[in-house]
Amino acid sequence: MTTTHSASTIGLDTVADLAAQLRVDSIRSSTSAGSGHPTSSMSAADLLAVLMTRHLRYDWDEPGLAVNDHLIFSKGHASPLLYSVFKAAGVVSDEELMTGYRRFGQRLEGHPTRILPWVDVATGSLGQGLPDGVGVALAGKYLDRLPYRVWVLCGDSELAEGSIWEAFDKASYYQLSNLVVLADVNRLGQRGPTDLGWDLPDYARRMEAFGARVLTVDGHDLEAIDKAMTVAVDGAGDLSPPRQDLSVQPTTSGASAGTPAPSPAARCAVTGR
Ligand SMILES: Cc1ncc(C[n+]2csc(CCOP(=O)(O)OP(=O)(O)O)c2C)c(N)n1
Repeated sequence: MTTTHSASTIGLDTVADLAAQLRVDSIRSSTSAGSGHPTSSMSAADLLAVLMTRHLRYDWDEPGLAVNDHLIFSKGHASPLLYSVFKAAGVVSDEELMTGYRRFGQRLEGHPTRILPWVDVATGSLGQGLPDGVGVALAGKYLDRLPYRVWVLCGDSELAEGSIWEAFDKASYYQLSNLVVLADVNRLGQRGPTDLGWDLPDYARRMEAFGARVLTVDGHDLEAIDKAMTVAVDGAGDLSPPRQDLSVQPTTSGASAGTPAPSPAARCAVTGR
């Protein structure tokens, strides 16, 4: 099934339905396995629903296609969400999701690996996926000169990893306008609140200090997410002299922890710039 969409084809009502389905499937798969990180998947479901329906340029029939966008879950423990995206795209069956997730010998491992044709880099060790994403974006822009974009989902606790900031630095230095970082600021890490909590201006200042352009949105407002993603990629694919700096999109998102606990009700903090 080819699911490369243009921005106007799928209405936000349908996107909302998809987001709900992604949440349901994330809970179902991790519950069936008796382990995993369902709550980490809850907070980013709206981001992924908008991304996959309106912005991700990806031919699911041909994952090896050179011009496909790249989707990297730097917070790889949110694999229930990634696998639910794969199910929504029609490349993983519901049966596999329900009987294969986190089962010995199966390919839907606790953290995504390249055994799956839609996964470019194995993630799960926090702080690793964004540096990998910088490498993929560098290759696209300067070596292969291809118009793909690289979308990287990071957790806010993950932003405490030093490698993330090295990645920001290099992305800015090389003006990787084809890289978009989705920072899922849900205020919680594995054992409790993060250092900065929901202090989005502080996150934004830090990212800007490393040369990023920052768009701050409510991570559950589909329209706002859609607009931010539209802005974030407005220079992507331009291979002439770079027009913009790295685009970074921190979001506020539903309360969520990195533990396999039931998801609390979503809470949102809205900030504008
Ligand atoms: C380098 C590293 N240290 C520790 C862990 C264990 N770990 C898994 S999830 C998690 C919390 C992640 O929190 P956050 O990045 O905020 O994502 P969330 O689950 O809240 O969306 C931790 C510490 C890890 N996977 N990698």
